[in-house]
Amino acid sequence: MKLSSLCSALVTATVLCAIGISNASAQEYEKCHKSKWGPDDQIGALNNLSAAKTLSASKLIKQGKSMRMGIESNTKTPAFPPRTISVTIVKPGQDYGQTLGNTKTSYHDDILNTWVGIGTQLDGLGHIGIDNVFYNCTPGVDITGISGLKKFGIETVPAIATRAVILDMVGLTGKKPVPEGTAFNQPEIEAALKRQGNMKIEKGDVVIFYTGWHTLLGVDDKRNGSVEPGLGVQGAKYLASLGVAMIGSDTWALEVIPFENAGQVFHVHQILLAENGIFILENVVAEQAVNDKVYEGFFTVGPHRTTGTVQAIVNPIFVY
Ligand code: UVW
Repeated sequence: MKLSSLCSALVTATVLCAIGISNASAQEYEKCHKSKWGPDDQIGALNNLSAAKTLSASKLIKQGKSMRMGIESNTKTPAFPPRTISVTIVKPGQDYGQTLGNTKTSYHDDILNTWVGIGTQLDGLGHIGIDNVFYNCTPGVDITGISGLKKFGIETVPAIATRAVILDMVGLTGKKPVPEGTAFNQPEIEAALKRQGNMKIEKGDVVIFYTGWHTLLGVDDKRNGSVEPGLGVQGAKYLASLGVAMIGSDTWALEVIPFENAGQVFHVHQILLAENGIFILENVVAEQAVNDKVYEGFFTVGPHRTTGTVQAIVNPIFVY
């Protein structure tokens, strides 16, 4: 099949075709970005969290409402190919109705066989590099290991309890979902903040885009998992300049796809993770708060601490 027909035939080709033409331009990007928190830094912009920030975020809890932001993950969840997930339930030592002890104890265990970048997920700093150089000028060979990353594993992520700002891009554009290919850069971010009462993004905040894209889940998974509205290159640099701790969206890859420049494949991921140490959240849904017209609140997420993992399936909680 010709590359051009592959591009038009498959949704995943939006990304794959761009990958196919990326090599020539890869050298244009500066590979090495030293952390301002020193040569041993592994947590990047999470250094912007602080006790004072947690305290002030807790004062945003006014109604006592809490919202889980995670979507369910299962075999039908659209994911970047070839990612899959499967769950196996086992009942060890309980064949033919056997139980344990006088108390006739019965139990289920489960075995999760999954790619970790599926469903609502946190991207760690070992996820994306620039020509094999990762966050803090770290060569890929220094971190890659077949049984776990040697640096930037998810286990290094500290406790996160801070302010989240939700940007209602559905309200701003009047479209639900916001159409694929719609880029959010500084003008769109500032317009959303203005519309929400002249809000300001502050150092240590988590910024969450609400696009309504999750409403395609189970309805049009092909569209959901191939293209999306999202953060643009300039918008990523702008948010990084404000000192945000994390950025997320209710889309599968946060950044606008088709990419703003077809040769710049996951360049927003590179800017956030490799250049600025900003962790990424994907498939985080802020609908309940948006329906309540609440755009700031207390945010917390604690990923599993499986040593050396790149990503984490998470369920962030927003309290307001
Ligand atoms: C890639 O960027 C490849 O994946 P994700 O959207 O999970 O970060």
